[in-house]
Amino acid sequence: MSMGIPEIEDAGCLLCFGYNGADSHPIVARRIVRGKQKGMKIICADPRVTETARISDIHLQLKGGSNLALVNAMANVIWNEGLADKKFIDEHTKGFDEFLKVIEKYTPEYAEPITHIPAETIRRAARVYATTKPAMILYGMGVCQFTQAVDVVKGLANLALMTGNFGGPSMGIGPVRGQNNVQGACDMGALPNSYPGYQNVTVPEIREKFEKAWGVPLSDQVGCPITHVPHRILHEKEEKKRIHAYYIFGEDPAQSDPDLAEVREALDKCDFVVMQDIYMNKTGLYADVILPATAWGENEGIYTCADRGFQRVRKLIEPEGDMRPDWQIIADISTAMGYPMNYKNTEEIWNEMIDLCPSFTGATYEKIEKYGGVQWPCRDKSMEDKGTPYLHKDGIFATKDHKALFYGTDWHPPVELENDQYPMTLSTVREVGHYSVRTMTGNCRTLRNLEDEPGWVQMNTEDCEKMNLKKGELVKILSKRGYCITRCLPTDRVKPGATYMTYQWWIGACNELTTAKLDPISNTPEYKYCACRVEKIEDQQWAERHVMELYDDIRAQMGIDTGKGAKA
Ligand SMILES: Nc1nc2c(c(=O)[nH]1)N[C@H]1C(S)=C(S)[C@@H](COP(=O)(O)OP(=O)(O)OC[C@H]3O[C@@H](n4cnc5c(=O)[nH]c(N)nc54)[C@H](O)[C@@H]3O)O[C@H]1N2
Ligand SMILES: Nc1nc2c(c(=O)[nH]1)N[C@H]1C(S)=C(S)[C@@H](COP(=O)(O)OP(=O)(O)OC[C@H]3O[C@@H](n4cnc5c(=O)[nH]c(N)nc54)[C@H](O)[C@@H]3O)O[C@H]1N2
Ligand SMILES: [Mo]
Repeated sequence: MSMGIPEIEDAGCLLCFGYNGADSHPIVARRIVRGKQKGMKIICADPRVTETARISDIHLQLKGGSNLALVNAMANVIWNEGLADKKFIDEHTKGFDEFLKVIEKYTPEYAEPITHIPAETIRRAARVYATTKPAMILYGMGVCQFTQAVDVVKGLANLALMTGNFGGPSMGIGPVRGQNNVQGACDMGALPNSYPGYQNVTVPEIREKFEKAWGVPLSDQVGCPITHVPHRILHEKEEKKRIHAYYIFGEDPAQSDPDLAEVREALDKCDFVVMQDIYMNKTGLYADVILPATAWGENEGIYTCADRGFQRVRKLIEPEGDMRPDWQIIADISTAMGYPMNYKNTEEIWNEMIDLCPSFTGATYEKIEKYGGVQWPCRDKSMEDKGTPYLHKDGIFATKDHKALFYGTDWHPPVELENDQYPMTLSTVREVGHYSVRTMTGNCRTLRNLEDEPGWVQMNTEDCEKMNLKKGELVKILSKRGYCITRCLPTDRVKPGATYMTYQWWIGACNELTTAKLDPISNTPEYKYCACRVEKIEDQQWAERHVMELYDDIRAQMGIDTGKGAKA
């Protein structure tokens, strides 16, 4: 994020794009509500009536999959109505003329039939965004989970650049990251292409620096993104590239990856699967070895918040039983494999890491302790360097010539469109009471009492009436790849022809249906769009029994006490 989360409430205008804070990050959402109370204008681009849409000044209820057409059309209006910040563009950016050529054709009238948003509404939104300072963009999975995702992120950055909305507080663009420490995982180099601190594995000087520090030769090859793994196990022709062993750490691909039938086949065929987790999950059912780890309340360490803020986590309780902190498990495995790791504590690991990462060097335990948190970049160890709440101060960007680059692309539709056999669209999202693969929240009885299997499919009320479907009725939902059973939830918050499911449910598992087509740069799947069909189930009693049987069965396999005898 170019801004800090506390700055959200002081923006003059918020463009909230494919992000549902109320369900996904309630604490961030409170900042949005407080911003509204302070007079912030809210423009919400979401095909559903989310809570942010409900309190927005303008709701751009676009057709799913049309993001870039909308973003380019807003840029077109800003330029053609003379609302762009020409001084900022001249002094701080490059590539504007090429960008103009791309957005030329995206008049609001051109975008209207693609986005299903009236041209006049697009104009109004562009005017409010361009003229209300400072303006901030927050975006989420409604941008990232498409085959055209990175292009839209760049498109949103173009809007901020052309209106001079970089370089001060409460402006810029913010991907509001998912898990508590997903930003930290990336910071620490848990990416196929970089060492800690976003230092690229293909740059010889960087590689040499890490080789020297660690005393081992390192590969110059970029690793394998998680979403390529099934293919590399099942279909890779080159023996050298084929994957035979899969070490899965804090991830449940058998629930959270797209096209689960293919994932299961891959896990089945893989010669050796290791799973390191704090709970049993669906992937664990395929593991040859399970390494039980301690959870957040049992650990010491540092997490990075979505806004680049390093925060200390402290141990609250002593772990019981046969489990160890993740870092100790990793150190032991490394030692057993012939590379001894003898860290005494997490601070030692942290100190080694910051000394190798110029943008983190100043973030010492002492400062994180004293200031309650430090946002990177923080380059200097002196106590005066307290880190960087917002990026690109005074329009100085992190490129060689300090200029930002405009990057325009044309919109293209999602890969799998509605058709005769599968006439509706499926988009998969989050709900407030359950978390990702549901190991954590599904093991909590209170949360299970609020919402339990097999979850819901949100459908427009008219569509439900046409199919004679009532609230709570079990339905079958199918795509080209598979099917599952879930409950019907009629709602006017979604548009006719569209369906929405949350991906937490083990029985109502929407990833049986989703497509594994990826964005070419981020390698993120198109979770937000595929073609589907909903079928009525006549025998509801059978369906209720069937769902319960499936649920009991999966819990028994996972060793969860169902109260019916099956137990760990
Ligand atoms: N309770 C709970 N909280 C969570 C999680 C959880 O599982 N449960 N997961 C965490 C994780 S890992 C993440 S990454 C974050 C994600 O948080 P969000 O980014 O909020 O995630 P989603 O709900 O998947 O998608 C956001 C919105 O995108 C919209 N959308 C769908 N299609 C389109 C489209 O074509 N265009 C646009 N503009 N919008 C579209 C959806 O309607 C939805 O409201 O949440 C985190 N927080
Ligand atoms: N259809 C659909 N699928 C999606 C998405 C979607 O929107 N739609 N969203 C995608 C996104 S954005 C994400 S981030 C993924 C999330 O998917 P996952 O990363 O697979 O799910 P999580 O529930 O976040 O956690 C994974 C595992 O980590 C374990 N865990 C938790 N804490 C610790 C720990 O401290 N140590 C260890 N070793 N393990 C721990 C949990 O028990 C769980 O089994 O799902 C993706 N899948
Ligand atoms: Mo995520």
